[in-house]
Amino acid sequence: MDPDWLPFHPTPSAPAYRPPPGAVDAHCHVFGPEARFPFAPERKYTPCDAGKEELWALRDHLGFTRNVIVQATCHGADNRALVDALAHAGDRARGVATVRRDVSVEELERLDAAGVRGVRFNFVKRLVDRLPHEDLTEVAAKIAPLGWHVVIYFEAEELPEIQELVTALPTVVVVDHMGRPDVRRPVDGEGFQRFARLLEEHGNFWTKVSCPERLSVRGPPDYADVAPFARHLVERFPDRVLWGTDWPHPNMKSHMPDDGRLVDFLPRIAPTEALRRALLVDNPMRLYWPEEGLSCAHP
Ligand code: 0GY
Repeated sequence: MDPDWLPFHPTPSAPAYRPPPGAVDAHCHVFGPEARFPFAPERKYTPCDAGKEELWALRDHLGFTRNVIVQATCHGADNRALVDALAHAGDRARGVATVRRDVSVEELERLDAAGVRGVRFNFVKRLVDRLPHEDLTEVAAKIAPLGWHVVIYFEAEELPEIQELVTALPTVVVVDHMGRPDVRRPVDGEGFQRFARLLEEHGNFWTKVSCPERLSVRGPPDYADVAPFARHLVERFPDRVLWGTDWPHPNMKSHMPDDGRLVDFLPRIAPTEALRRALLVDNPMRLYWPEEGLSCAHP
């Protein structure tokens, strides 16, 4: 791993807040293990190994039931570690893959059978060689018939540049980490409200109210400067928000969060039981396990 790499917390605390039954950690990754699933040659970082067994142990320790595993850039478009984790999770995990522009329909169908339900596009310049503008439109057209969605990761200042492109997409679009706001600015300021308007005006846009540890300037343990941003989105768009740990926390440089404390952040951003149920169970189930909702409605 990189010399300055911070490995995930070895002994996260037990959260004081217990998630509702069936809760989904809707943003986490697996790294390797490298000996079995080598990292991509074009990667921008080399992490520690963080395999599926450790992820399942964390899931159980934190009181979650399911995971959505998002392909990390260190594995490029080689989804083997992701597919392996999905195969071992039974029905308790779904995936978001990275694919190349020329991906075949057969490959997409194979990933679908493995449990993949979306494709991620990364506009964070430090993480990729080239930004995926053209790929996005072409791949979105290929995945739309499968009912998949697009996940996009960008930093707040990139939004004006990509807004036209992403709002033309035919699928659900999930924005990682609240569009990475600058939390030194006010919640009702232009920057963050531009992002909120994106959700207001486009009913196919969702967001993950995740990563206080990455966005915070004030830092742990409470990430108090991030909470109002997340709470604003949870209260305003209760049906289109997701939450995840972001374990094993790639590229954290300031500190490594205690995942138990991240779970304790939840009641502060979703202050009622109904909001927490939507955030942690109903929304991710609708997006990633829609068939379960159908089987409940039609027993
Ligand atoms: C995240 C954040 C980061 C990295 C990746 O795929 C990745 O490499 O997602 C980051 O460095 O900001 O969403 O987990």
